[in-house]
Amino acid sequence: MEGRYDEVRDRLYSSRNPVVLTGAGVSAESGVPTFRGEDGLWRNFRAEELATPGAFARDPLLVWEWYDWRRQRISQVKPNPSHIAIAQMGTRHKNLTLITQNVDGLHTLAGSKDVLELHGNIWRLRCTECGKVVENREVPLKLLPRCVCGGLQRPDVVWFGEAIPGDVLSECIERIERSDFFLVAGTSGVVQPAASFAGMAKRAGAFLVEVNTDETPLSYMMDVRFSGRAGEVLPDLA
Ligand code: BV8
Ligand code: ZN
Repeated sequence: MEGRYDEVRDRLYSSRNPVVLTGAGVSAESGVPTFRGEDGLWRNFRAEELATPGAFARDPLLVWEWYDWRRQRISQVKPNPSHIAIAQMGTRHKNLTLITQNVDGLHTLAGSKDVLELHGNIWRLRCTECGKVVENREVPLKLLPRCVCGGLQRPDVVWFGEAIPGDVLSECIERIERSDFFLVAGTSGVVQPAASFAGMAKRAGAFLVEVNTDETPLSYMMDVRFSGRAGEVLPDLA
């Protein structure tokens, strides 16, 4: 079903437990490269090759150079109308849950509160020895970063093959299973477990809405699809 703004706005603001799930497409209009778009490459590596524990164990400097490059790029961008619109939705609907797969921190910067960061945050470092997590916004970062204990630090993000932090995942599932409205924006719907969230919401009886420039594996289950840029559609929905 092509976009029906009035109906979707009414449903969003009359819902009890709305959930919004975002992916890289929501940050794309800020100039942050997506993962699977043509700009999703760095030195001809794909994210799946570098965002893994194996890649970091084999060549921590290479993986850190990729993250440092991304941190430098993200430090120069600002939230776009997609992030602002979602922050507005959260202001207007006190019970809105925002789950993001993005690690750029732009939702928080745009004013969204209590963001559930499913895949972690690129601005936090975690010690591989003692586990200490610190916020670090140095760009460029002196590589390889070390913890006060001397241990090698890694980005505090979830790599492929790593489990989503249990507390975050159970919080997400708990919200989704009570959701009556579920909006998914800017995600290709291929990375698990986030890609299963829309189906979970549907089974919970939620009204499903997708905002994406392209069709995705999730599109077939949507009640309403807005095929367009998040930066255009979301402000109209907010
Ligand atoms: C887990 C953090 C198990 C790091 C990320 C087979 C082999 C190996 C593994 C697997 C496999 N099958 C399944 C798996 C598991 C794997 C997985 O799903 N792989 C996929 C690739 C098949 N998943 C995992 O490994 C997860 N963990 O399963 O653990 C486990 C359990 C217990 C104990 C031990 C282990 C962990 C996954 C997390 C990986 N980390 N990021 C970092 O960022 O560096 S994932 C990465 O992809 C980002 O977080 C990103 O957000 C996420 C999803 O991508 P999207 O956000 O969707 O971005 P993408 O570029 O794909 O799409 C952009 C979309 O936006 C497109 O649809 C486009 O059309 C649209 N768009 C573009 N511009 C706009 C727009 N839409 C609107 N407006 C626009 N302007
Ligand atoms: Zn340490």
